Amino acid sequence: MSMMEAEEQEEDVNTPSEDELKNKGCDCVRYAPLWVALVLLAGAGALTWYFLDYGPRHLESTILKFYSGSLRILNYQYSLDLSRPESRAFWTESAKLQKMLREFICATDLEPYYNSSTVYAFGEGSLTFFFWFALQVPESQYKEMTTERVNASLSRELFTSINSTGRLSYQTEYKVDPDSLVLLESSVKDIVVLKSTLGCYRYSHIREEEVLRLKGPDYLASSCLWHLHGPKGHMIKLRLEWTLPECRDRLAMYDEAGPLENRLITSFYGCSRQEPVVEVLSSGHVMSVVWKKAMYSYYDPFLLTAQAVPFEAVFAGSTKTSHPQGCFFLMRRLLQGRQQRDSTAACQVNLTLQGGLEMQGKINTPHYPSYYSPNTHCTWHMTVPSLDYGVVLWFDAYALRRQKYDLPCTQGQWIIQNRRLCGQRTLQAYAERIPVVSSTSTTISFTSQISLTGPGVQAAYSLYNQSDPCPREFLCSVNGLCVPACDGIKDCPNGLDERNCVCSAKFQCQEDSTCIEFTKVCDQHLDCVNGSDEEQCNQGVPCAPFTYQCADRSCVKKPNPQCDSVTDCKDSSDEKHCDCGWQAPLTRIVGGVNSIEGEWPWQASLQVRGSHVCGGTLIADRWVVSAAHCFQDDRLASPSIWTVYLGKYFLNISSQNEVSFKVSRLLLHPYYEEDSHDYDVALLQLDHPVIKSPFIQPICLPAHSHLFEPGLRCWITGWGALKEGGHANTILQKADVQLIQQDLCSEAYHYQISPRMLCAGFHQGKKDACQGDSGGPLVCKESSGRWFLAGLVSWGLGCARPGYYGVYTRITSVLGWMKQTMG
Ligand SMILES: [Ca+2]
Ligand SMILES: [Ca+2]
Ligand SMILES: [Ca+2]
Repeated sequence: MSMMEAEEQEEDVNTPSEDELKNKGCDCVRYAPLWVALVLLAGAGALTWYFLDYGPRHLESTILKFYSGSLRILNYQYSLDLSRPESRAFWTESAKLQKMLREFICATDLEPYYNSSTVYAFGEGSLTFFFWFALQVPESQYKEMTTERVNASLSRELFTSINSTGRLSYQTEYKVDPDSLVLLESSVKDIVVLKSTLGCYRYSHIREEEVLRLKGPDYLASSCLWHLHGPKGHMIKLRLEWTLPECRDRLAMYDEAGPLENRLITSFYGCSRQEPVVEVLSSGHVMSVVWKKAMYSYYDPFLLTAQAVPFEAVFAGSTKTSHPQGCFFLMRRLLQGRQQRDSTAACQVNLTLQGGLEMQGKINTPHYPSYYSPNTHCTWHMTVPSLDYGVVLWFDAYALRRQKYDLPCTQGQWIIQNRRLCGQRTLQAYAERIPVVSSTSTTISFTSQISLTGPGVQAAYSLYNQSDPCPREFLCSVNGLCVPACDGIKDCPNGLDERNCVCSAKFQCQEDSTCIEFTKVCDQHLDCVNGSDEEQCNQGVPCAPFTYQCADRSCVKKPNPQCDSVTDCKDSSDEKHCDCGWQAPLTRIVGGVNSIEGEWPWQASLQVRGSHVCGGTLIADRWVVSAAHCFQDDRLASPSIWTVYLGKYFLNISSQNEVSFKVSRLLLHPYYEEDSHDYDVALLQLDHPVIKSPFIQPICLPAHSHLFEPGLRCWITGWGALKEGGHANTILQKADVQLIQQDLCSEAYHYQISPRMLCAGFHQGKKDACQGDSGGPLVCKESSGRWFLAGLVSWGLGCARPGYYGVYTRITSVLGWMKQTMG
């Protein structure tokens, strides 16, 4: 598979054919007598031939340099015929213009280097033609032959010849607009891409409010080139919607009339699962698109449409608490090396923030969530109510980093209070805290520095208290987030949140700072010297990492007060939504590894075409949670292929207690990372609601503050193999495992354990989850008799190997995403 891919790519970078590039100099005629002589001297030996045919300058090796560009003809108008390369008009016109182009280049001092040229497309209005040409440059002059130098030569000729009309034949028929020259250096790859699309070139003018559908290459061509042209004052928005789960087509979009590598906006290969729809913007009213069809693909794997969107006023962050002054685009004609860019897209917004720490709105690049356009320039002026506050920008999967050198930022440049930062797409949350020191206003700007763009950038903004940015939590300077301190988990990448802790993951007695286990807090026994562990157990306490937060936002000191049949919150919210986590009364006590039917009523079997692939856990009426890695393979990424079984006991025999479901939605955590297994969680929405029975019950989801203390005995269940390399089991298996302290596990796995992971097992090995258990539950029983979901089988080194624990997705750290997704 990977070999084929490589071959396909190889084909892309082939140099143009020999035939194409052999020296077709400006004046072959001049050498005509030489050719005659050559024929005569054919037998006279290669040496003679060598010196006769090539002058001394050919002794030096030469390099081909490619340039592409466009020119406008004043005395000709574009006609519709010219949009079809198979038309006679196209053929005639391009041949004539090609001749003209050659004469034009040969009229300049570039004449000795001329190699070949091609006219490949036409544009609207006064006839514009697009071309590329090659110069054969001696190695020693390669560096001097810059685009500026070539541009200067061609411009000089255009401006002098316009004053002496008719001096050269090329000017007799065509009146070239000397101001219209656009010239760009191109790579061999650009020319190859162009060549591959010549059989399928499509020019399209997009009118306002028109949505143009681009149909894929048909059986006659493997690649197509669209040259999209919108009305002035507009950008082109290309919308891409994947309709097949799997594909190998390629798509590239350029901020130019031709497919030039250095004007690439973005490219896609294959089908995306995470973003079913992508929108890409050009910087001006011209864009070109290359669609390369995969071999043996008969259906278009995506819907591709283009639209012209005006540089409209964009209001960012418009909420009732802010006062956007509008965002406008500067229409500016940039003349950089005589390359004409239509405009720069700029947005300027003034925001006045109100007191309070809640989210106040969002700032984003224009047309978010479309990709930001090349030449985006946004400036946000923020005013805070007083110097007590700073501003926080909350990013999602995007972080700002200091750039040491003056290199351009490839994913957006940010200037915040004169600090230059580079944006970077990541798989983490990030907050940029902007201290406000002398003036209550601050300026933030975003600039796309290169033509290559990316998904639109958005950040929510709020204020923070400069004197206490993270109440009762630790401010992680690496990512700007507030994280729980001294809870035994290094939430901050540098681990500083777990430094200098008096009690790590334990309760600190107020009287003497001794540490006791959280299970001894509010258990009606005095464990601290003066009993501070039993104080304030029936009243609200200040919220802290290990306090339970009630629906009214007050906090309770008692650990894990959720669903224990005792009302702990004033609003009794801790005892609401408690129809979960019960096992049906079990009739007999079972030893060994076989479970009994109904013992684990939340256990799900996720199957593809009748085969068990992964485990899952019922957590709500229509939701099953599993591991994201179960779906990472392209063939397993579509929800439609999955069947979920609940109430199942025997894997191969169906029973009347089991119910099967189809999956209507499959959602992977957006930060899931295949290599690190971080955020290994997925949610499956069932096609119909579950009817509960003694064999089908949801597990209780823990509160964010729920404590699963190291040393606690919990259970894992699944039909997985009994030993490494073994086969799946027929009967649902169970095993008890011990929760492991985070730092011990982290050490065993050479610090590859993230805060989203939880380890369980035994140092000696013996019991562990194995193949086929993936995604299945790790559940712990509370003293109330209720079961809570602590983890999901994620990864581990082998099964039950001594010294290596099983690694589970830590539910409490992905709970926010789960709740948000389930709505
Ligand atoms: Ca921590
Ligand atoms: Ca106690
Ligand atoms: Ca309670």
